[in-house]
Amino acid sequence: MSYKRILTIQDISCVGQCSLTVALPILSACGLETAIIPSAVLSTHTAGFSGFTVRDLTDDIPGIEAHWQKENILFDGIYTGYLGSTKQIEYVKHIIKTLVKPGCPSIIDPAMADNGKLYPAFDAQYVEAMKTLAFSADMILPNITEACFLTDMEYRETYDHQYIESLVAKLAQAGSKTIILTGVGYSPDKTGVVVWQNDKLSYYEHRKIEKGCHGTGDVYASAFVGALMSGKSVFDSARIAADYTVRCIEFTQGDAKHWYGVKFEPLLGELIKAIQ
Ligand code: PXL
Repeated sequence: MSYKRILTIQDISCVGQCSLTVALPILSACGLETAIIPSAVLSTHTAGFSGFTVRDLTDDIPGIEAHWQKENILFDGIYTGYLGSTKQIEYVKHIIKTLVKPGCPSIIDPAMADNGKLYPAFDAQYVEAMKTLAFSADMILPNITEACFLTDMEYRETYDHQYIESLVAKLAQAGSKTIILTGVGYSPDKTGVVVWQNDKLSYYEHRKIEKGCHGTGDVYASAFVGALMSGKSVFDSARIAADYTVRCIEFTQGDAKHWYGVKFEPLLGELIKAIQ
């Protein structure tokens, strides 16, 4: 098996099982050397904790990039998640050009919204900047809310196949090459992932667990990237990541104290088996 090095850029939420504290272990478990640029350091994530501390690391990024360029450090892929500012989005676009080997994938999780709303740190200007990053990337992994913000389409709680197809069509028209749209369910007890690649739409449906857990978007995106970089197809990676995320939610549900994330660590063995 070839040994690959990936760069992931997202925040460190010191407690809360999201972003880098999820991406690093999952990507490592998938056998990838993982380099990081922390976009910010927070004491916890912002969804449910109050009084968290934030240190923005935007101004450190150009120096890290320049050092790596001097050292001829290049990556076999880049995956970004929660970013700290619109300026960081510009830096990420530059890093994709300078530090990623030609032909290697840029994978963007626009990590900025859920359930019809932007996360507290973001505004319309951030959305506009994210459009420029998302639509120039090789692959994007939005949920329905993020896809709506990226396309200026109305967000709906209930929808049909036509609504989802027009959402995907708008993303594609705007420049998306490969789209993995998460959280798409057409019946109350099911959810799934829509994959759009090479002008073809496919759908992987799976069981929906009522308990919505924080951090599952990061678990999903990291497992997807881990599977993809291990040589799985886009559809198989989307399926493997969905199965793993469902297992993590199942394993966590019932523990009211664990409201802030999912217990993904004890199930890493299942992910490793799935990608072998
Ligand atoms: O999981 C997305 C995420 C990542 N990082 C921080 C967040 C969130 C979601 O709220 O607050 C800091």
